[in-house]
Amino acid sequence: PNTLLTPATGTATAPFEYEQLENSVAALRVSIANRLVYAVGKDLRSATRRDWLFALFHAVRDRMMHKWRETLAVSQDSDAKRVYYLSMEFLTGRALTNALLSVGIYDDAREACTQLGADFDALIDLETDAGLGNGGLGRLAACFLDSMATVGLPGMGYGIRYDFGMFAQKIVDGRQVEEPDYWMVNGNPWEFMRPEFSYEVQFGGRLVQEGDHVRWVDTDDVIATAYDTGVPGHELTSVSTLRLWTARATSGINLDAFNKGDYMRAVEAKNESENVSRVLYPDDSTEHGKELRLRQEYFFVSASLQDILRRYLKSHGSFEQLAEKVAIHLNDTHPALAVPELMRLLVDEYQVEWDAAWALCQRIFSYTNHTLMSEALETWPVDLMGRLLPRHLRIIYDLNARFLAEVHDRFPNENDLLRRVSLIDEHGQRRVRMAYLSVLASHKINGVSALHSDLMVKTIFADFARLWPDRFNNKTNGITPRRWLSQANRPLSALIDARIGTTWRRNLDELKQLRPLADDAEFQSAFRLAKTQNKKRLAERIAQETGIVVSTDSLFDVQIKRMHEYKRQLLNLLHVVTRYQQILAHPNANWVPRTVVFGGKAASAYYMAKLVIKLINDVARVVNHDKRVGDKLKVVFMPNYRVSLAEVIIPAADLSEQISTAGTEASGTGNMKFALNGALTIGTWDGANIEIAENVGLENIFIFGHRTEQVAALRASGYNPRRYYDHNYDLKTTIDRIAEGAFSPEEPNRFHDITRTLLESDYYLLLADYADYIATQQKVDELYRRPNEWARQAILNVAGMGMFSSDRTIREYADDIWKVKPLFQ
Ligand code: B1H
Repeated sequence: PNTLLTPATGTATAPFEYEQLENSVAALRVSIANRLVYAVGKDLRSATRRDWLFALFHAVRDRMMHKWRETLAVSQDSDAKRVYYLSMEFLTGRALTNALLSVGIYDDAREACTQLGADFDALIDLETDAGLGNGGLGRLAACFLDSMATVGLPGMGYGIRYDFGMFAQKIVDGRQVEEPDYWMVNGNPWEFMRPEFSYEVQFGGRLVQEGDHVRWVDTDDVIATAYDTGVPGHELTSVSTLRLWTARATSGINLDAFNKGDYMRAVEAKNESENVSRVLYPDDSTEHGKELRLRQEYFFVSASLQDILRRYLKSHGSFEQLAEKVAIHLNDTHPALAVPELMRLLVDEYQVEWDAAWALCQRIFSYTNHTLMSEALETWPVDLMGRLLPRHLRIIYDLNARFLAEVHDRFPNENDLLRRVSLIDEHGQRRVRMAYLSVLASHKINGVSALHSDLMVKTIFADFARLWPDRFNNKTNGITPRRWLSQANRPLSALIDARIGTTWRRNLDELKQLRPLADDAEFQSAFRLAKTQNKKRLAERIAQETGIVVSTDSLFDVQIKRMHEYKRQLLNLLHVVTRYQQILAHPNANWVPRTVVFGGKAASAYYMAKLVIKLINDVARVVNHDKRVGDKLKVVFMPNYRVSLAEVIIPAADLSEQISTAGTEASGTGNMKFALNGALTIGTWDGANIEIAENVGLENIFIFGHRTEQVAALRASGYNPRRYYDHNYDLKTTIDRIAEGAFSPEEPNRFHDITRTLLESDYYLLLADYADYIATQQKVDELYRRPNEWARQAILNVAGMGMFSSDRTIREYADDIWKVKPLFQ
């Protein structure tokens, strides 16, 4: 045992005294200078820009510490129920501006930096994004932590401290090239290592049966060590904790190898065990079934559960009250091994009776499903799980046997039902169905938008909804208005503050007070001015990163999200190519100038998504250099889309592209960010688009395309994309131009796989939605020609977005699912 980590015995009776951290420019100036000397170890003559940045980090972090410690102390002393949010991803992005705003020292810190001779904006821009997530699912977890802290809910997030986050995307010759994101190279000033919270996580080995007791022995172990980051709520209501685990080799050296004198090999083997927290899998919404991924899932789940039980046992003598004190949420199925792990810990390590342990599990766990797409539904080969986690596989089998017996009792004549709901998929290679395991263990299962939750019980969980209808519910996603409006869009925030005050940040419903201002000419022009300022900022960024010069008078038409066939970036591009053809055919028509902006990463092995990136860049090259087009059309692919870039792009958008095939995008959250920032949406009747439409008014959104039932009907009737191609001249020419190599003259066949797929299968029905999409884009142009009417509708969008605050979402989870009450106001 490491004696360094045992509790220190101090004799202090009074609270620690600490330097007065006053929030004035002068006090901040002193703090920053002090931190530069005492925390960073530099002085004015030797400080690099990184050193100044870290001094600023420390100055603001110090001002969060007391509230953070207080949050933890109050949760502990009150013995309140806590929620633990288990997630493989937390896409938090940058933390500095958010912290400065939460503490309330943003303007003062800027002034203090200026007085010290540092360029504040340049410093802010030096911070590396924490990109520990793929997309919406990971960003949702980050928004939830922000809302938990703001609403004052006791709880924390648990995840993995990946050395490498989401890869950095370079565009070379129009193609995506991935580069490792070693985001902590310069250190991570926000985290605190907590080596006293370290746990052994076992892998492999074998089971020994001793009476009715099972021992798991001969395992390869790895140590999980905690690193904590504070997440400050608005105005520092409270500070929640994000605890991320890093893998460390066990200290005992491998004796076998060592005895043979192979010291170097023994140490190398230890290094390898640390790979488990090395890298985030960059496969959004797909499932790859790699062994290392399964190890990652178990690694963080086991450490988190050991930590949760340790904390509970500090103040309780038995597990009787566990479900009154602990709620554990599964962010999709990635942490589903928490179910057999809690059973293992209770039954094997703490000798709780099986039935009692299972009853606790079912009261403690809840689960969010984030996608219906079959390729994302996690299943693990029984062979692999049996090799890596033999005890967990055994527990899953035992749970399954009891469950199937129960189903058989209730529906004795439905043999096919047993096969369908079994935790084990017996087709071909036997596999564990992680979603079913999560449903079985959870008292509540939710989808992430009204449509998605409805489809969920009609499709993938239909049998389970029949067994337990009351378990299923909806929790429509939300976003934090602090980052996504207050921080990202200072011009619009300032305007809103001036008209309705500042408390919308905590109570987003107050935005509805903007409704009467939608018709106010003066407000409209101030609103447009704010948009123009944001467009200027983006135009500069586009020029910097791509060399493309765009006009802020043009309509900024934006689609930023992961590259995925179901999200249909290609449909957007078909519109771009069609528009290009028509500009060439009618150069003197009264065109509304457009800048079409794309951004997004493709999973590294996703061939089609990568080819679409290349096509976008090839089209951009041709269009942007065509003198006949000029400002009428520009196409931009912004490289390396990430949280900090979203904060620049979204406030500048006029039009938000949310064009997934109906029934495929579970919710979307980018859609909410755009509408909140005064963009109009062009979108399908899908995910949260539907609820946005209902809240901002159907007359203030551009909805097009087939709806979910029509998509199903079209597919059922034998969908034939050629029919649309043959009957629509513009569509035909557009596809033909791409197929002929008009955008890739040096390799005319380059996009053959794209055009062939479109014409031969077109699973996501781009061709079926094309005509309506083009017609709707014309309506967009018509509205943009009437700037006041456009502004009016955009203002009504902002005013209608109150319900999409993640504070609302998190309160619903707390009330309906977790039964956890706020401790701070
Ligand atoms: C969402 C994922 C996802 N759904 C597997 N599913 C992953 C699945 O690395 N993996 O294995 C990663 C991510 N992500 C998204 O969740 C939905 O597509 C969005 O529609 C939704 O808004 C978001 C948050 O609920």
